[in-house]
Amino acid sequence: MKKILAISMVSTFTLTGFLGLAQAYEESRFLGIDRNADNMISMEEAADYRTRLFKEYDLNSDGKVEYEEYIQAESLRPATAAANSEVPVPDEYRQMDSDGDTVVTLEEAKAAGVERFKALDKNADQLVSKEEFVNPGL
Ligand SMILES: [Ca+2]
Ligand SMILES: [Ca+2]
Ligand SMILES: [Ca+2]
Repeated sequence: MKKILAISMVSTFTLTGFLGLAQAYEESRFLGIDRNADNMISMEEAADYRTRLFKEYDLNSDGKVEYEEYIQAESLRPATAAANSEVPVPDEYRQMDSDGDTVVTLEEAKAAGVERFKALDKNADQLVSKEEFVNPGL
């Protein structure tokens, strides 16, 4: 009887611990985007963030993020997989690559950023607050 109680307590703790961690991660991402630290992300800050992210992904700096670059930048290929093995295209990349040519241009990345911004800005005041950013919608 005591054992069962202990197990259920542990699993509850793990779940809360995990949610807390996920939230802390989102908060640190928020702080990285909110450059002037007013606890709001403006459209401009969001666009700057997308541009920085794009440059990180564009490993060979040719102004395009090819799918292979995205896989490497995000470490999506398991370490045990062969170097050029196919990796399923994640939704995030698909959303950015609006013309589906497996190359993401800066324009495509920025357009996807604007869509993401609008989705997060639930009260449509052109600012994303920490609450709007951290609490997942739907
Ligand atoms: Ca590139
Ligand atoms: Ca494209
Ligand atoms: Ca807002």
